[in-house]
Amino acid sequence: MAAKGRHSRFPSRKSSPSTLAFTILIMFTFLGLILLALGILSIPGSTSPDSPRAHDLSSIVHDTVDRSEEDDGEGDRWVEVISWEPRAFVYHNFLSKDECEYLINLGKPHMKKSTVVDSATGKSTDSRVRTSSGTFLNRGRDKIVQNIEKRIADFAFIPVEHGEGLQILHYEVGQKYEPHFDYFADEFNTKNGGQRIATVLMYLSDVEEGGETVFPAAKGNYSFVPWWNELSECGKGGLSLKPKRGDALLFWSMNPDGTLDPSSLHGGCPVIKGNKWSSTKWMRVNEYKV
Ligand SMILES: O=C(O)CCC(=O)C(=O)O
Repeated sequence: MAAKGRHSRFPSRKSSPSTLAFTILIMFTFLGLILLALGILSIPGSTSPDSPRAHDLSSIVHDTVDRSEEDDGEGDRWVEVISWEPRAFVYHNFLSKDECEYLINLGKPHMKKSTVVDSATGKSTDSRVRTSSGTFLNRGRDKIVQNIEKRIADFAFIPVEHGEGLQILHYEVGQKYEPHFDYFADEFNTKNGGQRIATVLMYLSDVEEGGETVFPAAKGNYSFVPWWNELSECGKGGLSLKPKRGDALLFWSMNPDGTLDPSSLHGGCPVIKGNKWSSTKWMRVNEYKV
């Protein structure tokens, strides 16, 4: 009997280098499709129908942030992007009702007619463009103020030491702050701390009508904001935010490349009904010595 050869019944096929390369390509394509389907990979430049485009205010993003350990059950704390030019964000329920009342009561006995900075001299002067009254609180003056200042620093990613003291502001019916920039045009005011880079404006009260913070130079179709029908005539002159007790508005006066951002022009619309209490924290590029 003839011995059986060791050959397989199937003819042996030696893969050519091109077949091997093709097989590897197919495998990687398949793997890529799986990762895309799982959302682990994305195609550069592609946007999902849900992702916001710059200037598209019709798709306001709701980014929930971690609830802090200080959560007092007074409403969810979450951050909303309201504009990319200027870069502006609202932190809902940033302050508790008690903190708002605390700041108002600290400021109330010391309110004086607000002033503006004269860009020629760098000195504070009385002006018809700003008719509110206000007062400054020393930075870190007590534990509650320190907590708030720390929260502002965490929100803006700017150290507490770069902040000026909190300003408490009060607007009565008819009072306003005409559109202006927070950055300085003079050298005198930038000696300590450099330029103002960003502002956090906290609303300490609701306002029945008017009193919106308006950005008249904001880019995008600002009439798309969901609260458009609640705005005053002044508020409809730009991207506007209605004051809501406890909410904080963060906006940047400087671009990421360090240039000044003219789209940060902003003002406080006249109060039509009610009272507006707010508190402003201006933050500098460098440490602000107090
Ligand atoms: O009261 C507002 O809404 C605006 C206040 C403001 O512009 C400021 O404090 O710089």
